[in-house]
Amino acid sequence: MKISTTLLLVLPLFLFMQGCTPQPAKAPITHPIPAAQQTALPTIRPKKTFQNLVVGFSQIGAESEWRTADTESIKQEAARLGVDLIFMDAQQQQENQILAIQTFIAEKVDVIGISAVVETGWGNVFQEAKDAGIPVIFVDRLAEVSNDQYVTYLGSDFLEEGRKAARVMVGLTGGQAKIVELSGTIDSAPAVDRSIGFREILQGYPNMQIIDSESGDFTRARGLEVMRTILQKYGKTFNAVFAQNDDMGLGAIQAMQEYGLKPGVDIKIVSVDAEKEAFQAMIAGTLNATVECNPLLGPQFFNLALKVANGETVPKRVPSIEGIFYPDNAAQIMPTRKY
Ligand code: GYE
Repeated sequence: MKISTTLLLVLPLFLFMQGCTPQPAKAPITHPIPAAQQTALPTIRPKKTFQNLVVGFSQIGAESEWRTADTESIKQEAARLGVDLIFMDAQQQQENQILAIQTFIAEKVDVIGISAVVETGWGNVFQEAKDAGIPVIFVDRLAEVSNDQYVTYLGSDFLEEGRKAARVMVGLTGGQAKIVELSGTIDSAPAVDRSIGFREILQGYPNMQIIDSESGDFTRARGLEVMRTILQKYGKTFNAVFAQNDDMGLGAIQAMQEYGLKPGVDIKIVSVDAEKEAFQAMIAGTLNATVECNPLLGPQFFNLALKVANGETVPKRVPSIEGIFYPDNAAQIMPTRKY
């Protein structure tokens, strides 16, 4: 017999008996609930607080100053709020991130946060998290997963960052440029979208031409190496560089100096992130602009995590607010920068 049917049958009888049998005024009435009915009662889970929230976070690695600042922001905020944070650094390897998610599932964390190193190739792991009933929040980088496999994505608008960089580049070069692009990690969300956004704007400028695009994997060491090779190949035939992050831009600046060029003058350079060292380069006149990408995502992330753990509805997309910085006021702004 179904529980609801049992209730329907038992309840009138119970009420009837209450009405007929005189009860002593203060006598406690106990009606043991049959086991079958007990399981049917809705379980009221106590509300989670930061102090009893367990969060697993899978970080990409430490490829840039941006990433280091992001990690700091997440760890510091967890400590400030008293959140139990299980933090795993994947050292830029997707396999490590997959293992991290599986570990979080085994640990039965309340919420999983992840910055996905690349967009594709995740197999079944996000479905595994969903099946285990653990909500996933993407932070900084989204992956190509189905809509029901994550609750929200907190991060920057990489397309817009690419567009901003292109508009600045048009301004710096008067719409006449041979551009070399240093792109980020292949198949990563920021590399894909910054490239698309950048090209979208350039379409309107026939004399803005991208002559080459190479990945520098978002690191300074690769930015240096790749720019050395590019200079060997093209010599002084290009006048603009779009570096998809500051670290690669700073590596490229070093390669140009080694080559005897004046970065910032002979070659206009626009990068993304707005790290402190980019401000230093703008003050030195070697970098022409940096488009801000905010890594200080800890506070917003844990706010979302708590809401999600308590079953509250959150927006599917939470953007960070960002600007663009130029050399003219770099010296005033630099002391206020937190990364
Ligand atoms: O621009 C770069 C970092 O995903 C937005 O990753 C982030 C990017 C950032 O390595 O410096």
